[in-house]
Amino acid sequence: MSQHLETGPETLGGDPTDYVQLLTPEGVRVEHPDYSLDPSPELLRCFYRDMTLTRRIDVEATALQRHGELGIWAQLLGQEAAQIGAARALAPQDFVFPTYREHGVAWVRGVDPLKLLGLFRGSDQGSWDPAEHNFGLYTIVIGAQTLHATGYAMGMQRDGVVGTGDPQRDTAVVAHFGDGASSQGDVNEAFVFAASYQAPVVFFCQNNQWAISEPIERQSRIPLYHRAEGFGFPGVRVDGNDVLATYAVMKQALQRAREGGGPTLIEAYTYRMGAHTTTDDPTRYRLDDDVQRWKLKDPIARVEVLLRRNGYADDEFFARVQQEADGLGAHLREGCRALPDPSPLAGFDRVYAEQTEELAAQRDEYAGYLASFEGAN
Ligand SMILES: Cc1ncc(C[n+]2csc(CCOP(=O)(O)OP(=O)(O)O)c2C)c(N)n1
Repeated sequence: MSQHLETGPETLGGDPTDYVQLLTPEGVRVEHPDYSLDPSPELLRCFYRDMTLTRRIDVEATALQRHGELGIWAQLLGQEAAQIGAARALAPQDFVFPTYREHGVAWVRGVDPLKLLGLFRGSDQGSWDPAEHNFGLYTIVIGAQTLHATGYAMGMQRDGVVGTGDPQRDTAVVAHFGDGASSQGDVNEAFVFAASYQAPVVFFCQNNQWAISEPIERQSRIPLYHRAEGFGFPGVRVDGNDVLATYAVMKQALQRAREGGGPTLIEAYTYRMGAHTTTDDPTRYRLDDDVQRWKLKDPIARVEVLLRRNGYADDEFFARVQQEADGLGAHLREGCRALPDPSPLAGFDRVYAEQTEELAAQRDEYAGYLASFEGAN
């Protein structure tokens, strides 16, 4: 604890506000020389709606876990702008490799949030089809998906869908990971391969300041985005609570990747407002003062101010989104409780794309064993 207090991010991580910002916490638009953006009122309303509904998914799931309906839940509270900005910048053909907290990205990619609940309830082992959404399965082994993403990106190069000049075809790949994962060997190996092959991958790190109870300043002596330079590709830090900035920075990095310009590391500087997961008690290792300070940087409130101040949205719009959120909440509460229990045999179906003889025999044996209990009472 004392080490954290003596050496905050301000000293070890560089100036935390040395980042790309286009919308201040007060809802004021600011310009950045490298990232000009002129978002339509429609896009701004879309950001607000996405973030509000994503937050509601998170709130409902947390409550459902507390009611014993989910085994565990990983909250995203506070990280909505980082995820929605990053996801709205994607082209349909881009492929995303998430970690376990990317509920906002899942939402934008069209994954039914009930499927997220199914995963955390244990009623489904995979839940959604990655090919249907161009959105991979959640990865618990931190950092592993950066290697999967890099390998996939190298595959895109070999498939000839990078740098063709056709915007409908050129493809980029995104790897989401956290500040804690940046210490993993996998992530550093992914950086090496991505740089060597100029792979079309964007490494999107949500630096939410904590790897469970481990503060970022114990993981890195320099700002994380500076690490990219040592691997030979650009790194940029963005205000992760600013959906406009995240969107603009991500758009540029994705474009660069699709055109064959190679990887980029984006460090979205944000804060995990909730616990690491519902099994964690953050009051044991962090100060409430910090949480209160970050509350003032809320990602949704600043977009609401911008919308209202410019007359881009009225009370009716906000009431409508609220109503939609309430409907989504009810859908999740009812839907979660109604999720069917999984078949004990389902695990056998997901091991290989095509069933092997040996596994089929094991499945049959197990089915027979289960059947032996039928009518036992
Ligand atoms: C390879 C591996 N080591 C350890 C863990 C245990 N673990 C789960 S989450 C976590 C911290 C991850 O922190 P970060 O990468 O910052 O992501 P965040 O959870 O904050 O989004 C750790 C160490 C794990 N899942 N995988």
